[in-house]
Parts: sequence; structure tokens; C-alpha cells
Amino acid sequence: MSDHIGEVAHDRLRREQFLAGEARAEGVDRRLLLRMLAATGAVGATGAWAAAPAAAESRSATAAATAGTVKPLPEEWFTVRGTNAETRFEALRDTGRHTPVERFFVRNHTSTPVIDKDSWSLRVWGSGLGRPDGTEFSYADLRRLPSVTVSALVECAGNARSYFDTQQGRPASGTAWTLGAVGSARWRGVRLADVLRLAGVRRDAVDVQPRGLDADYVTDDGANLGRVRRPLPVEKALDDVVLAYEMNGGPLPADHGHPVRVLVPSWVGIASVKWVGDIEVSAEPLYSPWNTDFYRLFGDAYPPEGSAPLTRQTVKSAFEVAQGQEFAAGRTHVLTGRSWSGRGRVTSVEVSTDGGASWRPARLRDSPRQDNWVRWSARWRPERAGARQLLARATDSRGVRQPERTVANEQGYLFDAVVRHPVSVV
Ligand SMILES: Nc1nc2c(c(=O)[nH]1)N[C@H]1C(S)=C(S)[C@@H](COP(=O)(O)O)O[C@H]1N2
Ligand SMILES: [Mo]
Repeated sequence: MSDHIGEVAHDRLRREQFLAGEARAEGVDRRLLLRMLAATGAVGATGAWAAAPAAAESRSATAAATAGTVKPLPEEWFTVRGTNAETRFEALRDTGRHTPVERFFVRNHTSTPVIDKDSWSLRVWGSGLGRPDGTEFSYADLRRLPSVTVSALVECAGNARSYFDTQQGRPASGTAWTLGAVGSARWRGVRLADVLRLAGVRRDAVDVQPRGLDADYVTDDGANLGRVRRPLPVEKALDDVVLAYEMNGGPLPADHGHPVRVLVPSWVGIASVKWVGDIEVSAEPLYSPWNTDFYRLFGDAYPPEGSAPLTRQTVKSAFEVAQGQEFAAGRTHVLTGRSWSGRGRVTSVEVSTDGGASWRPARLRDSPRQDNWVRWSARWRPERAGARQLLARATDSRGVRQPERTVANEQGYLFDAVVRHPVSVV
């Protein structure tokens, strides 16, 4: 929550600095930026445009003809959605708290680049450094720095987006994920704070923008938005962000950002930039399409310029059960699942097997932890054959319980309502 308030204030500062000609916005939709600027209350915002580079950078796209991952995507573990692969929750039934890398979901704007760690380097540069020319870190340089290990989820902001359509009747644009655009891993790497300090981050730095080495992202309308990049407020970058080179005890796999990715625990997945090649540390606020056009909430319930850029994920629950799975009547079954929240620990989970008429507590099988999910189970003995809906709802340590509906937003981010999971009793 405090993160969110921080981003609201930071966003206002960014806009004011933009108006004063002190910010840069590359590849950002002009109309949207004008709306955002108008929301500061300033008149004549167009004047600021003269100072801003208007067009997206247009590096030549090097995307492969067919989008793809390096790892295989067997049907029993994944649902392929365009350039992305969603984990099937039933494939996590026999796994521990951490998701095996082979079964971890993949969200690629283009396709996985294959990068050699020994010729890779990370350039940290920008006006927010004592040495604006910047500093290069090789892979070996990073491995020599003190390491940290964190256990955390990566979850796409659009996870569960399809339920805006199927449960709430308001389709949203974007990949129609069910609940499987989330995974848990043990990440090892160096603190971004340590790297920024070595690079000489100054007190007047405001934004830190990691950028991926994957190909330029070209929208369906043909607009080239450049390489995936999204600024983080410097306060966040100096807090709990990790430059990760290991996942679950092995080298970071190609599809998850080899050799090094950013890991921002509990924040929207887009913050965790994969295949990071450079990090701009800026004394001026930065805008990219990923903190303006995307990853804000737009719609009836939100201001015309959208909400502040998204930060933490919401609370969700999922059964480790296939869609339409059959259960024998007159037998006792153990239903299992997982619940998580980006804003606190999950403290309790309730389950309903009668479509939401009655609820009973599930048994938590993990001790609740920040930045991770809890596994849970509940017994169920259905008596009569027929269609049923299984529901699970979690409450987190801030006292937030999953609602029945999520307020709609155009891009379908941050769904948090209780999901109705169809099964049949036979
Ligand atoms: N360079 C780069 N980083 C990226 C992306 C990308 O396409 N390119 N996708 C982002 C999004 S939207 C998500 S949800 C996470 C997904 O991480 P994963 O593929 O390791 O599961 O990576 C983020 N980092
Ligand atoms: Mo995402």
C-alpha cells in the first residue's frame, strides 16, 4: 500500500518535471501523455512537447519469424497463448512451494533471445550518476559481489484477465490468461542497490529504467515501441530489487532472462525486466509505454489519464484442478490449491463447493510468507452427480479478502475476484 501511495506522489512529480521540460518520454502515445499532463492542472501542456522526442526509437527489429521459447511447452503443463505460455495449475499439484523452471509460465513480448553470459555485460548509465558515462559490469563482476537469495513470485499484471469477460461480461484487451500467469522461485543474485551505489548513484536521481535485450516490441497496429523498459522510482530500486542470475539453484534459464533479469518481488511482472542489458539512472523523470499506455488502470472508474503506474499485485486463489475435472460421487476427495497476495501474507483461505452458498476454512500447508503463496487443502465428499463450481477466497495480512467482483479496467489488469472453477461429479 505504501508503495502505491509512493508511486502516486512520484507520478505527480514526474508530470510536473515534464512540464518544466525536465523529463523525457520516448515512444509514449502523445494523446495519453497530453491527458496525463492536463491532469496536473497546467494549461498549455503542448508547449512541453517541443522539448520531447516524439517518435519511438526505431531500432531494426530482430525478432524471429516465429515467436518462441527455448524450453519445450508440453500440453500437460502449458496452455500456449501467442508468444506466451500459461502454466496449468493442475500441473503444480505434485510440486513444492517453488515452481520447477520447466513448468514456469513465460510472458514474452517477442521471443526468447539466446545470450552468451561471457560476452554479455550490463551498462549502468545516465544523468543520475556521478559518472554520467556509466559503468559496465560483466557477468563475472556481478558474481563477485555479495549475493542474496529471495523466494518470490513473478506474476503478470494481466493474470486472470479472461474472467473480466467470462465472469463479469466485460472483455478486456490483452492475453486471455486464466490463473496461471504466475510462478514462484528462489532467486539468487545481487542487490540492485549495490550495483547502483558502485555506479555512483546521486541524491538527485529519481528514476531507474532497466531495458531488455530482446527485440523491439511492435504492437498489432504496427507501432514500434522500442525495447521493453519501465522506470522504477529510485526509492524502490534501492529497496528490495535483485539482479537475479540463478533460479531455483541453477543458472537463470533462457526463457526467464538469461543471463540476468531484474526481480521486483510482488510487483507487476513487467517490472521484472528479463535479459537486462542496460539500466538508465536518471535525474529527470522517465516515461516509457510501459508506465503510461500500459500498466495503469483506465476505464469508467478511473481518471482520463489512468491511475498511477501499477506497483503491487492483488490477492488471488487457484485450485490445482483441471477445468471440468471429474470427481466420483460418494467418495472423499482432497482438493488442493494456492493463494497469494502482493500486498501481504495470506492469512486464511476459505473454500466453497456449493457455488458460494457456504464456506469452510481450508487447511494451510505452508507458513504464510510475504512475496509468496501458501498451499492449502480441503476435503470434499460430493453425494450427487452433476455440474459444480468450486470457489476459493483468501484474506491477506492487511485484512483484504477477495471480492465477488473486480472493478473493470480496459486492459484487464489486477483481477482479484473469487474465480468460479467448473467441475463435474460423476
Ligand atoms: N525484456 C523483457 N522483460 C520482460 C518481458 C519481456 O517481454 N521482455 N515480459 C515481462 C512481463 S509482462 C512479465 S509478466 C514477466 C514474465 O516473466 P517470466 O517470463 O519469467 O515468467 O517478465 C517481464 N519482463
Ligand atoms: Mo506481464
